[in-house]
Amino acid sequence: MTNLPRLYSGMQPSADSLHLGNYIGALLQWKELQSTHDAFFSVVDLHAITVAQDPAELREKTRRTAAQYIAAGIDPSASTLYVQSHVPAHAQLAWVLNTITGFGEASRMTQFKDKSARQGAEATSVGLFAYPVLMAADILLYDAEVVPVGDDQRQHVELTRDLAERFNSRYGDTFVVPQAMILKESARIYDLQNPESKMSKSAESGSGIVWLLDEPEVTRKKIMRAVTDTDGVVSFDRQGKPGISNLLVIYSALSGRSIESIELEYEGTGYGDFKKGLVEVVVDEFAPVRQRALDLFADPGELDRILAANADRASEIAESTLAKVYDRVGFLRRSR
Ligand code: ATP
Ligand code: LTN
Repeated sequence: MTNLPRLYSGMQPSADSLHLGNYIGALLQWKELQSTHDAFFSVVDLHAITVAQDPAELREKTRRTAAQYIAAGIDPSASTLYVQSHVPAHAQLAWVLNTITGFGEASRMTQFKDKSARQGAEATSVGLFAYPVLMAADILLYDAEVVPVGDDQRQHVELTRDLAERFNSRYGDTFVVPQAMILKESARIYDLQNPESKMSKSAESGSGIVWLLDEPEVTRKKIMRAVTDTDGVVSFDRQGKPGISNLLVIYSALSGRSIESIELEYEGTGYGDFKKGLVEVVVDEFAPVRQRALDLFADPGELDRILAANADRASEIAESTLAKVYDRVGFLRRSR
């Protein structure tokens, strides 16, 4: 038990390796927040199956995603780091919340509108439609006050707030109404080959994505080949020099140095030296993380034990919230 504010966030197990964007945009910030918050981080496999998944791959990606959280510095004894499907209360609360969510309200979620427009109505599952309600259940089960997410998830946290308030006014005070903590826009990382698009695991080509689990030599090549421009000056200008600006943001985020001090260091040197410096910064940061991840992959028993213990901790809180909810909505208590 702690008096720190409760925090909740999650990430889908949608790739074998996390990338530099996930690392700077989410994990580094989560790592910092875990010392000032009572933090819960989940690998949201129930969310992942809202689009088709290969079962064996899903299992493997779930393990690997959890291992990379730990490798990157999420401490599973300080934070509660678990797999969503290990705690059945998520699906159970989501059902109850589905019944107080308006059809029109859910239809207005822009992420759903975009994805379903791309796939067509027949290929879109009811699960995808209910995705934001499941996310609300994640957050509300733990009485989370803060929810660190990227800007694309802001609308889902707004829905979560509306559902919490609606439930509270209909059935009596039950849920804490959470607040989104929008992660720094300055922490948005772009594709090294196409610095106008965000680095994304679903990019067409992998050559502009730096994976956390890439071998150092591969990382070096990707950075040395990153797209830049022809004026040869290492300076930040997001519009005019998107390639160099992106590399400066990465350098700054990983070294903890200001962009100005990096610009000064590389004044008059050209892009080659700057990129070599960046390779060193990225490889120094990622090599130990990669090694810890590989050690965890090599000992799945140990990883599974950590996840089970954390799921127990999560379940205790989730079960107690769910029992309160079941009681409030009028479900008959099962006698022992
Ligand atoms: P997809 O390619 O399927 O959109 P993704 O690679 O963008 O996936 P998500 O699973 O959507 O990754 O995001 C996981 C977390 O990483 C989120 O908190 C998100 O804000 C963050 N994130 C993802 N890509 C970037 C990026 N390029 N820069 C900064 N943060 C990012
Ligand atoms: N939808 C989020 C992942 C997510 C999440 C959550 C984030 C699922 N449940 C609860 C914060 C809180 C995403 O795609 N990034």
